[in-house]
Amino acid sequence: MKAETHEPSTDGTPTLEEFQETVLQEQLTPLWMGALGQLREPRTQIQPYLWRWKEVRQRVLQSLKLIPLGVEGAERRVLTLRNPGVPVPRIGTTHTLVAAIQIIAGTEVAPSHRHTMAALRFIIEGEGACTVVNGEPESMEPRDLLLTPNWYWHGHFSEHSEPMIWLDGLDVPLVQGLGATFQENYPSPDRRQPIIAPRDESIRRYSSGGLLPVGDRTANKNSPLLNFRWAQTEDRLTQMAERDGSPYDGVALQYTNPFTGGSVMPTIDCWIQMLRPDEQTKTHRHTGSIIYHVVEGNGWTVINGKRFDWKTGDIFCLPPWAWHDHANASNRQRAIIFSFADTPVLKAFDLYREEAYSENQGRQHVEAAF
Ligand code: GTQ
Ligand code: FE2
Repeated sequence: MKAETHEPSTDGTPTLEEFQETVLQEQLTPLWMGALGQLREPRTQIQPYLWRWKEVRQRVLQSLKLIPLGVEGAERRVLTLRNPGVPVPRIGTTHTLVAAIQIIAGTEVAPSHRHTMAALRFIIEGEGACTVVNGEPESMEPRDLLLTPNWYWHGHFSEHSEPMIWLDGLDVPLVQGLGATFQENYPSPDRRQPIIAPRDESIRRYSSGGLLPVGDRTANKNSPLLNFRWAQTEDRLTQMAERDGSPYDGVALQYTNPFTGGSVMPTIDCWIQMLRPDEQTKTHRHTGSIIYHVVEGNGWTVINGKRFDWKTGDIFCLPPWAWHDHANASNRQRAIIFSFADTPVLKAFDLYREEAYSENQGRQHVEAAF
């Protein structure tokens, strides 16, 4: 600013500094004071971070003994994965998404409710549990992907002594940021939904993908297939294993809504990817954030120059616009990674951008080990 603006006023006109101080108190921020500089490229408090399965698993098993589940106890027995950049008690693994681990066992029932937050479940271990979605029980088996979309009634029950443990993925911080969080309990005293459809009916109707029942297509924002069974997912991966794959993602498959061919839910995209033995991907970055869960294998992911070594069960997160590449550490075993991302939201509003890393043969320099 010019020097004369700092001179003391003689005619009652404030100096620029006085003006700025005053208007800030009046809930007015001059745009010239630096706000525009924040907008040149994505900035975030979210940090890349990795949760070790061995440690998280122990904690959820401890919680099984400590907190009862159900109408008299906890609505859900869940530990959410909080990003170091998200202050307690807020929820968020990234600025838009949350990952959590849930456990039920024996004859426990998690009461039914519905909310505007969309959710997915990727089953990690155990047996004999179901999620009831709008009156239809979906049986859960390890490595299945289940969906409980926005405003669908859902509750969980166990019918086996062994605990069932799964990864929850939700768009809680996104919906909070949009000021659109609503949740309500199922309106019956025991909070159980009546079962009104055969078990796994959505699989019978919709799992072939290419061949669909004629008729009702009214609700197509969410995939009508509510459980993507692992056997079919693994078969597709195996069929693609010898193909070229993507230089940034290896052999990557998107779980899709069979009605539209698009993402399974309007706010969350789910992927399964395989890194072949010794496979290392090139580095890129894009808008949107991702949460990864290692289904099988050993390897590492470099995020903004920091190396995160991972093995089966680990969960890690990618902040928006962060450089990243992946590697399978084994020269014999495949590595398989499940992930979910907020990409459909960015793409819907023309905010998706992607950039390839060009130095060092397309791969990041590693600055530090995790
Ligand atoms: O299972 O319905 O991790 O409502 C967070 C909120 C799980 C669930 C979470 C939920 C659920
Ligand atoms: Fe829920």
